[in-house]
Amino acid sequence: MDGELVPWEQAKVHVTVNALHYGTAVFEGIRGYSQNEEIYVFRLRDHLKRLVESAKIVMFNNPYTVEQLQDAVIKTIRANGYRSNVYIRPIIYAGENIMSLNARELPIRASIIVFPLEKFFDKTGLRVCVSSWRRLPDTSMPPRAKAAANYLNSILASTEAKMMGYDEALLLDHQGYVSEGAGENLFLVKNEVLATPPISSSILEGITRDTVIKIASDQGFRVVERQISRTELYTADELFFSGTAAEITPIVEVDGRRIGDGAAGPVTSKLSKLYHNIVRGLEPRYKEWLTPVYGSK
Ligand code: PY5
Repeated sequence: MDGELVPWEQAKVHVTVNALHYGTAVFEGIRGYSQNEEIYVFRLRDHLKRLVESAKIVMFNNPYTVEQLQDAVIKTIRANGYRSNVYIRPIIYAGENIMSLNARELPIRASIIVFPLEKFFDKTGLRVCVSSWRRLPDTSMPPRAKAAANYLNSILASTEAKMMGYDEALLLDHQGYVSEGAGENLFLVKNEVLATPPISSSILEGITRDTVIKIASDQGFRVVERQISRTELYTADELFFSGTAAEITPIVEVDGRRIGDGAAGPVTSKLSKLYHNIVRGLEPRYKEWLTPVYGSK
């Protein structure tokens, strides 16, 4: 917390922090994977770069560099002595000041939270619906910034979907094209070609999305970033979500239409297995994406 290691119970903030009132915070979700007593943090630098970029979009006076944050993440995991799979949540937020809406004059604080996490979705295939809420447009709230305030959009959509008995929401962008899930990017597979909405469809530029594009291409699949219409979802061979928390999660139903044969398809399964091995350091070719916590630095 602001450069100090603080016991969990004492890691508190005051009710007057600006972030509580206006959602003035930017954050990251990162995973560390356990393998042979080591923890490998997946694409740590890329996540922290995005964090610093989010702070820049919001105009925070962010004093922290990617290098400082990287050291702090490693230190925090080590201090806890974790050897299991962990989730890492760095957050840079506006501190005590209730009345100001000027990001330049707000005190900026930072914390790194680490806790054990296994699966995010407890199902192997998700039933989703297209939300009645649209994904927020870059002209109002930039989805490129992983900003706390943006997540009201996600919470409205996800809550609605769960109230209706679905596992997750899929949001359309302001033009009516498919954007992304409440906290995941989307991939569609048709005739062995992968498609995913472009960054202009109001998505968060997901690091798992980037990983999927890279590893699927390396496997010889064609991957295209293009606008996707709602009804294309219904006739897809396979659909899956990508995200740090979600990892690669198959979608087996959209708006009551069964996708493929109602279970994870072959392309999704292949990429999911590969991803599982890459993040655990079992694929030497992708080792540069991993930061070992306890081993050689
Ligand atoms: N889109 C949104 C809106 C997200 O919140 C996330 C990540 C993604 C896409 C996927 O991005 P990445 O692949 O870089 O993780 N969501 C957070 C996560 O840790 C969870 C938020 C509740 O996965």
